[in-house]
Amino acid sequence: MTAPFSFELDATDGLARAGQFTTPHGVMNTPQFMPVGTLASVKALDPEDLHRLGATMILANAYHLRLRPGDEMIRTMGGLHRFMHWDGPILTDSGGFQVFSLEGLRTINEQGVEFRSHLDGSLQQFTPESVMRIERNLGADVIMQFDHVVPGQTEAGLARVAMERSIRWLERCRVEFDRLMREDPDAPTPVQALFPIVQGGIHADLRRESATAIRDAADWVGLGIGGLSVGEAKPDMYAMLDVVNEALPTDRPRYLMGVGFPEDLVEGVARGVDLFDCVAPTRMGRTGAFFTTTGRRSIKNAAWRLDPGPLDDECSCAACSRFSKAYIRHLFVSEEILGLRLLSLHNVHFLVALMRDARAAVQAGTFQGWSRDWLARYHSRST
Ligand code: PRF
Ligand code: ZN
Repeated sequence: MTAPFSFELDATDGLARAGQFTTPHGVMNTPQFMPVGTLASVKALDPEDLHRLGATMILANAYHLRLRPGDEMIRTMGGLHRFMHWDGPILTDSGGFQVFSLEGLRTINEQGVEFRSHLDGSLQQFTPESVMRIERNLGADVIMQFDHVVPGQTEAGLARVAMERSIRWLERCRVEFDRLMREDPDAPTPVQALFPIVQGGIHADLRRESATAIRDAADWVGLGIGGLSVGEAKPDMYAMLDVVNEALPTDRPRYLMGVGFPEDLVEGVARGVDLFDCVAPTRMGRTGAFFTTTGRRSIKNAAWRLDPGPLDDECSCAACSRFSKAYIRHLFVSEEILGLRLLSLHNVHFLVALMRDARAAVQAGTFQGWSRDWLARYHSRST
């Protein structure tokens, strides 16, 4: 593996793993949940908040940052780390997922994707090569390949086309990435890691083919699993994780993209996943939803009007340690900006802490019992 990247497994329990992933901007424990800062900001939270709640790696998005303020502008400002004052590891997504979500606004061919900016309607083109240059300018530690994502229910024929194209695009990404590492040594983060992305929809044979081809193509620092949590049923997603887990190298971190909810994180760790990200905790905060150990709740519920207790009795976050549900409900109902901020703080803390607990259970050799009890309680809705 290219220095300064390394991955060490401290313990395993069944397929669940406790590891340490070293990047140019620091070491992170796995399994880990990475908060999403699409536009170089984890909505309503600043870097101090994130450090305090225990986040170590965060995400940003090449698609959004290319359109505004521009990857070259960010490079001029010293790269993403300096620009957003985050000194820990960063991962950038390639925009594959965002571009393919622009139904009707885009055309795909072997060269790449042409689309209209959602901001000003201007015509844009992303290719595997241009995305590598954008991610080089942004300067994240880990950068994702440009891939072709299809919806969860896509039939095998189309899922194969997208999966095979993603593998051809991976090779083009790799060639351009290697060139930039050689010829552009003054980029904000001189040594980055390119992660491939396994695709294949909900078709076991395609997933196996994709994972095997990617595994054999190069000595990757880590690997992404994409195209899941995009409209397929949860049992299908879990089945695909079982298939992919078998085919991927065990000594590299595995990142399940855009997933997810607390139950998905626990089920993912049980199937060998090390890294997760999702907009859910911050997006939910904006709609008034919050996680608790006994399931999801809404702060808008009138039952909380006079409730002096915290959002979750077992949570130690900066919201739960100071404020009541009654107060946060009042803030939310009155559209006070602090309400959003406190719910986001709590939700992000919840997922980061959940992965910390999962890691401790793997290290103690109690993951199976811990995860069974945790899931039963989360689904119980007893309170
Ligand atoms: N590809 C990329 N980004 C993603 C996904 C993917 O398949 C997903 C799917 N859950 C989220 N983000 N490049
Ligand atoms: Zn809390």
